[in-house]
Amino acid sequence: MWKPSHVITNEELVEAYNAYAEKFNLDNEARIESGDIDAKPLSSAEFIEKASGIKARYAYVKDGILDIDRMRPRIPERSEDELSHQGEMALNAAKMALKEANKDASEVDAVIVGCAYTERSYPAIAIEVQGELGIEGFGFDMLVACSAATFALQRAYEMVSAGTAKCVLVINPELTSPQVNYCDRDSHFIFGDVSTATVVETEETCQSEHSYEILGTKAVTVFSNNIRSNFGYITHATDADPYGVDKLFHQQGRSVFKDVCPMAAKHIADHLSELGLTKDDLTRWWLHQANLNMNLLISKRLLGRQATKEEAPIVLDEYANTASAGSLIAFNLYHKDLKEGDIGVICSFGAGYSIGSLVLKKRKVA
Ligand code: CO8
Repeated sequence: MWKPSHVITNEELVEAYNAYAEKFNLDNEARIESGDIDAKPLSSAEFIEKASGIKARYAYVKDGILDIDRMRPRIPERSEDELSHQGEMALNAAKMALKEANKDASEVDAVIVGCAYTERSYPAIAIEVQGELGIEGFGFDMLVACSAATFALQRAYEMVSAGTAKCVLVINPELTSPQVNYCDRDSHFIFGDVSTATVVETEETCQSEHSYEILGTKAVTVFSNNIRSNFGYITHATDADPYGVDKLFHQQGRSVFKDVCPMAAKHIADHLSELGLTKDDLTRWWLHQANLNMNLLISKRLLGRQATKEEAPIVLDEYANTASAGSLIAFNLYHKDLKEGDIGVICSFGAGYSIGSLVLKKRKVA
């Protein structure tokens, strides 16, 4: 895992948002009074922590996000000769993952970048990283919102199983901050930036100190408009406002909560049962990190009691929702204590809707 050096606390975010909202309401007093537009309600750090469990988030670029005349990061455009921003985030995590796995780039033969957005359509970020690392083989990007990381790991697993690749580097450069609507009280606090990377390879070549056998994978998608971003290449032709609020992340948070919690709990229970396992066989639950209360509810449904912090670690207090990287941050920070034979599940859930899981068994520590 690679994380940016900039942190934004709830307090900083709320102070900037509230100053922006007060100015907006003052500037638009007449229109608000005539009922033409709604006044901007104020945000609160206490609400954010209570409703989501989030206390802070990392930002790739902090400059601009707290500027009430801007309310978005000021990310300098890079020339086509320079490494892209997401390529840089991806490369940082990729190098760390290769080091942990005791792998040289020459041993990798495929790169998958899985995340919620890529900063351009082509060439793929994965191919850019492949070039930077001097990897021979192939690379591609795939977008499945919050499930992009688990879905990408599943594709890597299938490629290694099928023999179409021997060693796959899966990278999740989640640069969410450019798509956050920092002018929207209901969602300005949700996301943070981070990059994770994982090496998936055959048992024979594995030289990592800590490694896991993938016992099984499971994915499901069900269409829903409740989490959506309409940003896309077609905007140039539709004459729609390219900066309209519907082009940024927006959601029906309450509906998502109600729909996704039972779906995720059932998905994990079904996956375990398909593998002949029960909840009692599991040592760790590396769950998606969107909302603390969601994770508490899902783990309660699965275990029949509240999960402990050791069983289902929470990282969103420090990292916020990092789209698909959340469950992998939890995995990254909370796996080294597992013993040979211990079993855990990585599970993501989010926009689409999409749910992806991998059940892992710890191999002998090298
Ligand atoms: N400060 C103070 N009050 C607030 C604030 C705030 N910041 N925000 C909302 N309120 C108010 C509301 O207006 C409401 O007031 P009222 O009762 O008067 O209407 C009240 O607080 C309660 O609001 P909600 O019902 O919305 O609050 P909840 O308790 O449901 O919490 C959450 C809101 C935290 C959003 C919660 O519903 C939630 O987390 N739901 C799950 C959402 C989720 O998991 N979404 C997944 C999104 S991520 C994903 O899928 C990947 C997308 C790709 C990445 C995108 C990158 C940018």
